Amino acid sequence: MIEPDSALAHGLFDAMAAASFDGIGMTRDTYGAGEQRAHDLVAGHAGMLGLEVRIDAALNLYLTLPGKERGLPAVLTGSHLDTVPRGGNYDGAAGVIAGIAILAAWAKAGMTPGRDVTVIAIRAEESVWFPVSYIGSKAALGLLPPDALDVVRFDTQKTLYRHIQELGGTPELIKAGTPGIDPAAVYAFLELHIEQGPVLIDNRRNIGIVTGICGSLRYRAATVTGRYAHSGATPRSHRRDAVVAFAQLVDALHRHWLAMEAAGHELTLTFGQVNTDSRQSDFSKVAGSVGFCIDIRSRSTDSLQQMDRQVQATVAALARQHGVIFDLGEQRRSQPALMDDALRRELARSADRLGLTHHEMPSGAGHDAAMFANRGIPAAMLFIPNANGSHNPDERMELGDFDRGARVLAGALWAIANV
Ligand code: HGY
Ligand code: MN
Ligand code: MN
Repeated sequence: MIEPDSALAHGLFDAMAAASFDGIGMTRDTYGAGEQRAHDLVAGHAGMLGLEVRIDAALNLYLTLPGKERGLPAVLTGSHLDTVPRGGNYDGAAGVIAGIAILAAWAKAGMTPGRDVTVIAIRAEESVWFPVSYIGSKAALGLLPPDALDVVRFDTQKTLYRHIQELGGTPELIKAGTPGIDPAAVYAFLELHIEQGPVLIDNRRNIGIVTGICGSLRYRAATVTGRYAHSGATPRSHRRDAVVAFAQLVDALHRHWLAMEAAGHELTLTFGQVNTDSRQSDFSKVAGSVGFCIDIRSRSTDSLQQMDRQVQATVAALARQHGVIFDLGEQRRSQPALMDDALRRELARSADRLGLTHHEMPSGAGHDAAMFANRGIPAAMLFIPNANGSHNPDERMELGDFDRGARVLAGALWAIANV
């Protein structure tokens, strides 16, 4: 097996970092200048490698090494290039760069797979900029609801439609549901991604083979409204304290999470953003309002729904108890997804051939592979070790781990492309 071009890959990681560093971490803002620089970087290299380069209406980037039988459905690999604000350099980018390093080595060696192999650099996987999950892969697969184009980015207050248009995309085609790639023309999708938790490092494993990807149930813009009052003159019985009500919501749901886990459920519950109103709150005031979000993740739809029922019941009880009003706002969901058994076995065989250890595990983080799987396309993911978690500037993937993961991916891609 020809080794992926690791020198090219390592150079691309450095170039990505140089193009994205914001003084604290990496920011490749979705449908913004940061993500665009990353796409330009990748497209530029692909052109030099003699790969076919295509961009779809949503500006997803497709880099293809032609196969012997061009009429056969293609094997896809790739991931996203955007990041959360002040994130790490490897979340998403590792999957795109691995694909490029593999195709570059095959092209250089004059290797022609049985069918087309395409690296896809997917737009807008992070749902922190626009409050919609998986925009790029949904658009590629013709799954993006038309009204999603009307949501605004939290910092620019410009619509997704306008952001795509300003970068040269054609949002009207997306609105019409035109897929960036015909799902029937995709044989399989494989995604290499850094693990964003501690499991591979804790278990000293080279590779994670993902069994399933969690779905989510989210309230992104929830509020609890009480009444501002004097912090000294207002007796407890007269308070409508939004902070206390919120704190008791967190405590009650956290206890319920523990109880659900004890009963065998697998889920996570996160309150990632909490804020009092900086214009009105003060140290000498009882807080009259709190804004917050709730992110519930699980591979089981039943677990998601069970925790959501507890959210609703707890909110109702605390509203009565404290005389406050909870408004959870819009509920947004993403479906869980199962990875394809045959592709998982192919990844395990590829790791075994290389003498690498591997570990079957679920993904608590969301990934574009879930969209391909839920569109009926066989999909699989491999994780590589990464220290210090993710969605933070301290994300730390070792290049040796990346190289090992790229070799496993290359072996599986070659096998699948030549069945
Ligand atoms: O939020 C997620 O799980 C993914 O990183 N977008
Ligand atoms: Mn990611
Ligand atoms: Mn991410």
